Amino acid sequence: VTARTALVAARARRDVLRMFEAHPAGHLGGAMSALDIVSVLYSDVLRVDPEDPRRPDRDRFILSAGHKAMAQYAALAEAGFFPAGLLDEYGTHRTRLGGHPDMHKLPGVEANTGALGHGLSIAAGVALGTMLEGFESRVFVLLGDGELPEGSNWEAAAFAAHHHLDNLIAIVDVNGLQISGPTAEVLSMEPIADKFAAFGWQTTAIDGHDLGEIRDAVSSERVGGRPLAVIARTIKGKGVSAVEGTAASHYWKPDHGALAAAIREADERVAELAHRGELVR
Ligand SMILES: Cc1ncc(C[n+]2csc(CCOP(=O)(O)OP(=O)(O)O)c2C)c(N)n1
Repeated sequence: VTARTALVAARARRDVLRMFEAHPAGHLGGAMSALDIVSVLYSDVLRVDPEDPRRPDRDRFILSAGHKAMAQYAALAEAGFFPAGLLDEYGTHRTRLGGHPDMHKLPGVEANTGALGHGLSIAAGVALGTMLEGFESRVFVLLGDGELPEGSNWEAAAFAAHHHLDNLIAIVDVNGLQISGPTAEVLSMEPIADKFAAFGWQTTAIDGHDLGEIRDAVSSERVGGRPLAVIARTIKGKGVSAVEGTAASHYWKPDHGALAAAIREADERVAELAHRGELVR
């Protein structure tokens, strides 16, 4: 990927931490595990126009795991859907940037999500709709592994394969954890790729923090009119040393020192990448 995308992802990670610092509530762990995926989508993949966010022929991104909203807010700001200053509103009274995304309040948000298990159905419907209207739009949807036990996902999976929705790309953010502990202990859905394949989907597995792998996987050649499921292995709380890879990152109640350290690390990473970009230019 370009140096620009790496810088965008680093800035988005820092922005999420700053939002969280100003209003330490919300689902930090899941936002951080999805953040590289969401950043690559907005920076390198989605054909969207921030000046005309509802263009009928646009690609769509639906954050099925709506609790990861902070990642989407940072990526939308980076992509120019609204000024970065709006991120300061996160978590305030009557904010447009609530704990879950709201399509009626924020440009670029395509669906109100947060009740898990609905995004894939919405995405499949939109994918069929755009196809029937003759648009080339692609529909990307991000799910969490802890979300997959919702039965509605599998109705949507069958529907998408039946209708040959090869414009539908589901990315599963598999950090192996959910609210209360390891997904494998709460309700295991492994092997996830085999389940999607059994429903008639094309599948691929990637490292969900490797920006190049993310871009290549979501843009990969489609065979036989099948929808694509990208199984992305990730780390919950990525970039926050104090809680990286723990269920405690889910709804972290930070002590100031640990959060300040994470912000310092994120700032350093941004400065390093910006410096490297200047050298390349
Ligand atoms: C229908 C529904 N049930 C329960 C919840 C509460 N909830 C919020 S996040 C979450 C865990 C989801 O796990 P996962 O999708 O793996 O997210 P991650 O661990 O990546 O944050 C749950 C159960 C919800 N939002 N919606």
